Amino acid sequence: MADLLRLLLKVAEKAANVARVCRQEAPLFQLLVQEKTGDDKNKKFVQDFKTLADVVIQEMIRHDVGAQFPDMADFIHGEESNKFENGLGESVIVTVCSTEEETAALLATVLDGDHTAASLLAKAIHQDPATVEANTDGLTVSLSPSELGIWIDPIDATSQYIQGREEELEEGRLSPSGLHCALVLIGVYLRSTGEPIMGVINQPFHHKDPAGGGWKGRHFWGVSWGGINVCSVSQPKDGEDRGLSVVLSSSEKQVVKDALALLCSSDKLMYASGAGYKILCVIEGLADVYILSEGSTFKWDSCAPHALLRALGGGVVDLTKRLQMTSEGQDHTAELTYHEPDTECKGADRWANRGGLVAYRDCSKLNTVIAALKGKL
Ligand code: 2IP
Ligand code: CA
Ligand code: CA
Repeated sequence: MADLLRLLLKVAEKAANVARVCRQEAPLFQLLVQEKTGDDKNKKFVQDFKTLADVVIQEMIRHDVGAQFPDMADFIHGEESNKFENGLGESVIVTVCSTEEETAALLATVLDGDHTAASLLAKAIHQDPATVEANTDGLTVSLSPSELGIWIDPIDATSQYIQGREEELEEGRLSPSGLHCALVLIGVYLRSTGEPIMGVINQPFHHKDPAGGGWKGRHFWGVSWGGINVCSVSQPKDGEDRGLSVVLSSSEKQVVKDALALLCSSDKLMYASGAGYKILCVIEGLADVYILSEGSTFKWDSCAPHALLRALGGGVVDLTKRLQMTSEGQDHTAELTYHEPDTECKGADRWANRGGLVAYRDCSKLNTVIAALKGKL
């Protein structure tokens, strides 16, 4: 397990490098932010490139993990499909090839022959990242790779990634939107039960290097299985209870906002972009709970941060299921699971967290918000 964790930290850092390169290298950046003008083909091409950054990152992670853990290869899923249609209507399967040159040649076919952009991307994909430090001592979990599956969101909060607003972050405070909301999320679940057991979160754009070296990121990880609970984020110190704080999507339903406004003071009812970022805010203790009443997140959004919350003694529940339950307390029956598709739905919706969700660190806070929302939804 320590091997797998180290590998995931490394591929997440590589993914963050690709995400940074797409913004830092002019030929790629232009593709990312180009105005949607011109004919349909041009519009389609720009759209393609935005998806391509996601697809390439996901395939790179799939390639690297599958190479080291062949037993997991068929169980590495993600948001994107690797079948890609370029602006000319041609269908290309995006894969990571054995050499940088081959990958560049393949990417050039997707990028309508733009060899400069293709080479830059291929270079980032084939470059080994700096070693990622993680103290994994004592992580002896008796699970074999053949029991595990993976969910990847190569870039969560894509819209913030594309808009690219640079915010000065204030220590200990949640910042609602900007580049820092974009995250690489890699979650590991148990195939038999769907429990999330390991998660890696990489935040590629945390701060600018004061010496002019571009963006620097951060990473977080957690493992929760069979009595082992380890997380790179520390448990909060028991301090005075300063009242409930909640983070929501700005598009949350008014009835939910109204119900929560009765529980929290106005500065503790916060809004932020990115499903992953909002769960990270709960992990870091910047908010007590993240509530979402819609089915607008997917397994790849929640799996990784869910594992960290479990390692911290919290979790992520299905809101609809939890509202229907009568008993309080830490009961795992409403926790989200990651192994079974919703057969009533089609396409990506099969993997939606359809009943909405609540992410929490402390079960008593979960119970408070559930009580406040009962009968309102
Ligand atoms: C999105 C992204 C959005 C979020 C949405 C996710 O993933 O995290 O920001 O909406 O639920 O599916 P909101 O910001 O309103 O919470 P992606 O960017 O990967 O499509
Ligand atoms: Ca997402
Ligand atoms: Ca995404």
